[in-house]
Amino acid sequence: MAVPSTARRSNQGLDASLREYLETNADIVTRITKPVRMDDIGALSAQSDQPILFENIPEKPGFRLCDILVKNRRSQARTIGVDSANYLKTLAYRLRQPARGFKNVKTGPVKDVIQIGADADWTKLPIPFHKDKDAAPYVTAMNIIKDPETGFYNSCHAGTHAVGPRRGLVSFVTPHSHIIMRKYREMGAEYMPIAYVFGVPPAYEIMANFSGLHMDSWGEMEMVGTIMDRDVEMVPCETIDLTVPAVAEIVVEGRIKLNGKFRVGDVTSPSMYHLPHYEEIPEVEITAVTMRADRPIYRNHQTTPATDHQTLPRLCHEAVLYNRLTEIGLDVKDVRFPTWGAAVSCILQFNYPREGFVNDALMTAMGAPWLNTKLVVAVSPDTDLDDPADVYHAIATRCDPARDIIVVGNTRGSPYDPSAKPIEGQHPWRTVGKMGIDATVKSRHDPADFERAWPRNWGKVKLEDYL
Ligand SMILES: [Mn+2]
Repeated sequence: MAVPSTARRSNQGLDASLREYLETNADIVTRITKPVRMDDIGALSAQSDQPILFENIPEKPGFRLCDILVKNRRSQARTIGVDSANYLKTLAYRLRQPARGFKNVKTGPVKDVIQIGADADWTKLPIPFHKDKDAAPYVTAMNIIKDPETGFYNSCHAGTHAVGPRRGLVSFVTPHSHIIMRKYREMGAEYMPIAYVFGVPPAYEIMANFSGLHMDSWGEMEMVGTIMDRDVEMVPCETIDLTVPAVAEIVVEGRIKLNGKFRVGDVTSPSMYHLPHYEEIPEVEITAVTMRADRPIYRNHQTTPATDHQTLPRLCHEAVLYNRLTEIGLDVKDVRFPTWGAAVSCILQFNYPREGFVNDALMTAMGAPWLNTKLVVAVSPDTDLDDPADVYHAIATRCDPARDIIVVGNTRGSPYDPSAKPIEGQHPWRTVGKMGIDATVKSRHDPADFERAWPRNWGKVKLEDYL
């Protein structure tokens, strides 16, 4: 187990910047040097299981674009500098440590190029359309806003339609963003500063997606150094009262108008539907763009189908559930929101000492704070979570539907789940039932009944070696 991060002050291990990170992890990065048109970036990215870097975009010379940084466990583990087997317990442990905060510096590479006012046109960035129905290019970057009471830096990924050179329509979906906007309004402010941050090591983005009780102790940004176990350097913005990561590839500064809402259509949900069909959202005015001079890397998060959009917002959820399940006394091997679970399904993998534990584990996950645990499946350590077929096999053979399934009706549903019932007058909220499936090896049976039959030398000989 790692030494507490606060006891170690020197920078060690993890790369400070995204470009160094991609270099260090070149063995898992797919570099595309052939020309790729903007319209094809989403469809190509979503076919990749590992980080992908587009180096040649004819419409946007001078820019590179990367995506799919955290789609699977192997790449997720790299983000905090451990192996896959230690990834979840390390993240869960570091999230329980105190916030490390920032190291404030005067300048950094993100200030190589500074464009202010009329010079700042964010439509010059390689911002893709994500699906056919999109009416404008769609920004999915991490953003930073400041709680005006505590000064803490709250972060999320508020998808923003880039509708003009200096105008966007921002979809804040996290409750903390709304609480903070309300605080600015109550102070009499007309605007709230916001910074969009493109191209930082992926651990920043994992932390930015944290969702839990934290607003009275720290903001997500103050915890980035804690989960990376290294200092994080921040530089002042040019036009707003915020600091941003000095090593970022691109930063867009802006201010959210606190009154006035605009209707936009068809969100791209992590459940891979066009839901909700519309939302009423505020506008942002872009005030500056700063970036690196040498081929800045635009970080895209393609929103559909199976991409970082299912995993990234739920990696901290997994770590929080790991902590809670461990508190029950379970030997937790893994917790996973797989891309193929449409962000409404979670798999728990553990050993349990005796009867009773599985249902408590299922109820713990089903009652989680987030709207992502409609379908929870418990499996044993011999089920391969990287293989949907193996999980399906466990459900088919290790679950007696009459006694191993829990169904609860009328719980909070996901706005992204078309099976959930819309609540009259409360768009986009819905209600839905939840289901817990015990697909573990059953303690009530002879354990030998559950031993899988495999061919001789299974996993040792590879067909590809004989082709
Ligand atoms: Mn928050």
